[in-house]
Amino acid sequence: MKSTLTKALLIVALTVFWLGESGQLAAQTAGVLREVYSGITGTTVADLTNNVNFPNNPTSEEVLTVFEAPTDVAENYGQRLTAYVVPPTSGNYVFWIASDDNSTLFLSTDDTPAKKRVIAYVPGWTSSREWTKYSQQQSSAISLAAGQRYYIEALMKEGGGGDNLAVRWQFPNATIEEPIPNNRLQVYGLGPPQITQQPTNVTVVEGGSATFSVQLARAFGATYQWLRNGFNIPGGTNSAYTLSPVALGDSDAQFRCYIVNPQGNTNSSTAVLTVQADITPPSIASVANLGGNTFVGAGRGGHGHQSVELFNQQWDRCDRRRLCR
Ligand SMILES: [Ca+2]
Ligand SMILES: [Ca+2]
Repeated sequence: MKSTLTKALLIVALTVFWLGESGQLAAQTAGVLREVYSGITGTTVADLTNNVNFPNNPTSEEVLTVFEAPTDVAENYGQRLTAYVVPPTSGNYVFWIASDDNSTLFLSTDDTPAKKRVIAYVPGWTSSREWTKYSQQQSSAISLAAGQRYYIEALMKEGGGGDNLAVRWQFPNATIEEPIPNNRLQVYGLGPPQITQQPTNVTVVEGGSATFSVQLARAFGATYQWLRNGFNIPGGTNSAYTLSPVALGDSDAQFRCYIVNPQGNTNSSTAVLTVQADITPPSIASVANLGGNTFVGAGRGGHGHQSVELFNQQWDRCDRRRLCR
């Protein structure tokens, strides 16, 4: 009896474990995250890492299926490829990196970037998948455990001419996979949207424009929907939303953004719009006589469309009193 109960509990425990595992696996994406940073000159990796846009503002992001970036695609850019690499067996592995121009390959001793260290690099440039041009392209033998996730990262900087980047590895039994294929890789760094800059309250004079914006730690795969007072704004589907021209009736409206990516969703904080009445009177900046009693004037001062209306009213009065007697 006791043994039957133990067996039943074990089955329940295993089922929960299995469901938990499969749920986790379903949330993972195979491949390599590629972040590209455009418009940076130079051929050294430092030219990339010293750039103001590195690492949080890549020009573009995509998930690659294998550990190889597209070849001969642009000039003056840098890129970062990150992933978890999962060894199928325990033992000593050797890695190589090939690139045009310079590159650096990091491997962590666990699944965090905190413990990454340089294991290989390209001091000049190589042809695509040219693995043995420089001795520095090859790592020493590194002991890895089967089924463990290790954080791996490649940085590359292209100046001009050809450009490529790939990583291969060799198993303990001397088998080489080049580049490291999809089934050994999981995308690192994907998760629910993480807001790094919340929308802020805006105060604007009527007739002006109000912009609310959010910024994400990683914009990859994210879609946006702005809401006004809890209702979706048609077309408000970018990281920033602009209302223009604003009217007095827009005052106190509340704006927030709902953000979704394949890993989850989040709401931004709510920002409030305050609209101030346009009380600055316009002044006459210039008057021109188009012949006869026809005058045109240009106003200066005031704000937005209302100043033009005020000007026209003032001009009408002025016109009737003094010009059209
Ligand atoms: Ca190029
Ligand atoms: Ca090059």
